[in-house]
Amino acid sequence: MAKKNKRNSSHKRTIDPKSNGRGPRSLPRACAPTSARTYTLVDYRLEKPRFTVRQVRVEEGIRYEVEGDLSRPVPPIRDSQYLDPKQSIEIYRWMLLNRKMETALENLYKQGKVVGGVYFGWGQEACSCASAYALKPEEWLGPMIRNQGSLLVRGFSARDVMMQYMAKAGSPTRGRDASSHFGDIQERNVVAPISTLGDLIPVLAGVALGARLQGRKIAVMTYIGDGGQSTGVTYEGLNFAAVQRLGLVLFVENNLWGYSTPADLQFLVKDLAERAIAYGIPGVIVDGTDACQVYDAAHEACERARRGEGPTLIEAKMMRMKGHAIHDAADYVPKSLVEYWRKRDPIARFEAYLLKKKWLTARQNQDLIAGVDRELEADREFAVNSPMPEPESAAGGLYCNDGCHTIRPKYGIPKVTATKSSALSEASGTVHLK
Ligand SMILES: Cc1ncc(C[n+]2csc(CCOP(=O)(O)OP(=O)(O)O)c2C)c(N)n1
Ligand SMILES: [Mg+2]
Repeated sequence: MAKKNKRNSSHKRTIDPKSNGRGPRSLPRACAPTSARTYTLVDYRLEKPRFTVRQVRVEEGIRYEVEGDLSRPVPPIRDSQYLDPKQSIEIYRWMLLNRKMETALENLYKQGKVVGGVYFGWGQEACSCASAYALKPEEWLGPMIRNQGSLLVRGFSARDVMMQYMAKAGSPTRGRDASSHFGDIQERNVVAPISTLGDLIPVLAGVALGARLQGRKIAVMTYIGDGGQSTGVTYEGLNFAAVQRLGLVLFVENNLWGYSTPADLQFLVKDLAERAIAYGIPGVIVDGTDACQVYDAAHEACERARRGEGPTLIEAKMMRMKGHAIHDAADYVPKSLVEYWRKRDPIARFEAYLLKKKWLTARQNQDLIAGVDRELEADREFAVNSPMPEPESAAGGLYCNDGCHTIRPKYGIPKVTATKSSALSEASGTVHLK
């Protein structure tokens, strides 16, 4: 990736293993400096925030305080190397729909129409939408709960998401699950989110392996948070993908919080992209509030996946701008930090960028926003007025009846090329898949 991307050569970060990135660390004597190696990460950011969150004990318990510089000016959006104006506007529209859909969901919750909670990807719309936008329709995505924007990009409508939250009979899971826990493995190639953090990674690695066995050169993408990336299954899944050179693109969404735990209390590396070094795969850092950076990194990682070169870990830095879910007022987040990231709102900045570039006139922008509002209002209206499931239907679909879940292989039997040295016959390939 680094070779291809000449323009970014000045944005590489070299990691010296003698340092943990947060200051010098002493090494055992046996590690003479001559045995030290250096590693390189690609860093797309135009701004590198310099602050940490630390825990302080106060009478009432604990409080978090920010240490560092929060006064820096907002950086510009970085020009994409790949997106044209039309594509950029499309991504902007998805981001807008993502934000406005979640605002509508918040209101529906307050009206008592939502069953369960509401999860938000507020402040993370660029990461969800621009990443999913880099996939081709025949490729695969495994979103997490904050990636409702990715669901929209993959072809679900705001109506689907709203119906799901209201547990309506016509929702994707017919009222059987809440929030964005649904997928579509037939048409849209979306694996449903898995609550157990990290479990999507081996599942998507498996999808990539399946594609490989079928001779398909595709990319698959999934996400994990700054908290979830510490799980064992994250390591196992990504390590497997790395060793097998599977076409997995993993976005590590570093939104600075895992529930009420700040990222600074969850890991010691400076950048989570550094973890890529331990897997032997490329690590990339992007400003997760800049749609162009997210897209460019995702596109390059997808291209690498399609070439069969293996996975890429992309750390997207941003901030979770609401609580964990709607029940969480997030009072533990220092106000100054919220203010810092509010100025870096991904949608407002991308909008200003598109207007400044003259890719979008003020009038076109107004029309685009009005179009999003109209679409959402129609979807909201439909979802609110659609029926709840019949009570007796609750007993259906729980256990398999004869033929109710006949699962047919989507792509049929893989083609296996017989070589003289290879013992793998078509029959053994088939058995392998079973
Ligand atoms: C293996 C596992 N442990 C704990 C949980 C409970 N849990 C759900 S979300 C969450 C916080 C996740 O934080 P992060 O990974 O940073 O994602 P974010 O919510 O910030 O997007 C936790 C601990 C879980 N779902 N799975
Ligand atoms: Mg997090």
